[in-house]
Amino acid sequence: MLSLALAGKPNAGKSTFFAAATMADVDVAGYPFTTIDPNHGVSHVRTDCPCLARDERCGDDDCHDGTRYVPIELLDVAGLVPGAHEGRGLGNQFLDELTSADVILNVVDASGGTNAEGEPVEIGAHDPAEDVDFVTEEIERWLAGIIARNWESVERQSRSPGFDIDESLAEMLTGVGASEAAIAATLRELDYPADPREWTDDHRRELARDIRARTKPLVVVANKADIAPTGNVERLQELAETIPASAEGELALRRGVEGGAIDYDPGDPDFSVAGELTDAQRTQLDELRDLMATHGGTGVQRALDTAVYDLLDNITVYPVQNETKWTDGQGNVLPDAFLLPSGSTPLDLAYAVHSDIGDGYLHAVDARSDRRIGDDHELEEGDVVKIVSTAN
Ligand SMILES: Nc1nc2c(ncn2[C@@H]2O[C@H](COP(=O)(O)OP(=O)(O)OP(=O)(O)O)[C@@H](O)[C@H]2O)c(=O)[nH]1
Ligand SMILES: [Mg+2]
Repeated sequence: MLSLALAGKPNAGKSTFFAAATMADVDVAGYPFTTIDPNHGVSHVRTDCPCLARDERCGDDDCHDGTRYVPIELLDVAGLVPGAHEGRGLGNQFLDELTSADVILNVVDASGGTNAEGEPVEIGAHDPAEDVDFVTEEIERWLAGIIARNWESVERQSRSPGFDIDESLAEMLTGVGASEAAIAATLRELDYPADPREWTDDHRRELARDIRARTKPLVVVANKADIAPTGNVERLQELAETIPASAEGELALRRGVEGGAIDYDPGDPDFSVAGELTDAQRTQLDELRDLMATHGGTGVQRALDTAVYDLLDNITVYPVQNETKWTDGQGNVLPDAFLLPSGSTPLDLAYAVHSDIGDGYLHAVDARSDRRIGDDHELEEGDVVKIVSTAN
């Protein structure tokens, strides 16, 4: 499953975001380092379900009247402070958890109500723009640390006949979650000595920087937008790709839905009240409605969607066994949704479904047009595909 990680300084709202996005019960508190052990959960990205093209909605748990929620893994780690690579705060060893992450949500406290260490200060007293770059820097340093720790082994390998530096680096970088394609691109891009003994710290830093940029892209979440002074969100947006958000607002809505008081699908630009509310709740929700009107929603769903569909450039594809009814063998309509990098082919989809289906791949049928599609055909968002394989 595609994996997204929340990172950022302590007290920025990572666990609140995680709780809202997964509805898991996690510790949230207004002081730094509330989270120590990482939280793993399942969240979803939102897209249009292909059933919208048919007379009936598919009725799947993950399809709310044509709005489809596709599962992803979400990870919430401890807060990171500047200088973590030198052991400040909780250090950065816990970033080993990020090895499996495909993309990182850099949660920033846009209200300026916490300092660089995550300690509470008066709202607006800290400039959140200072909290953007250090996360990238610490992730680079963490990768550089892994490379440095593995260097002795690379040097040892270089003494055996047939040693190839590229093979050795590729093996090491696979260990930090880099794909073959990313590693190949990095090795093509950089100039470095073929003999590992001639490498300097600068070479290793450069390698870490390049592989970070390719394998751990970041999107900034300007959290606590509900209490941020005017201008803060906009300034963050000028610095980097930034999604304004109120994790607390999203959490309130999802809890309201759970309790039957609110009608809302995650990512909707608005909500409606379906049950009894106290005056205090009503006031809180009125404020939230204004914020959602300004930003087109609470921002939590949009942050997840931006990471997967924009940064990672993924598409959603739906394999089916019956190309007419769009069902699996048990008659379930559009039972599965797969996230694949854009440019993926029917054969890539076959392998994503199962390696046996991939190995036995014969051809594929586009279920929307009922036509056979070529092996090098690039799939598109919302494609419904029947894979014909010797394995099914
Ligand atoms: N106003 C407002 N407060 C928020 C929002 N998100 C989180 N908070 C508050 O910010 C504080 C910190 O939230 P957490 O989710 O524990 O922060 P964290 O980033 O996980 O912190 P660490 O685990 O210590 O790194 C809590 O008091 C939350 O209620 C938000 O969107 N708006
Ligand atoms: Mg936390």
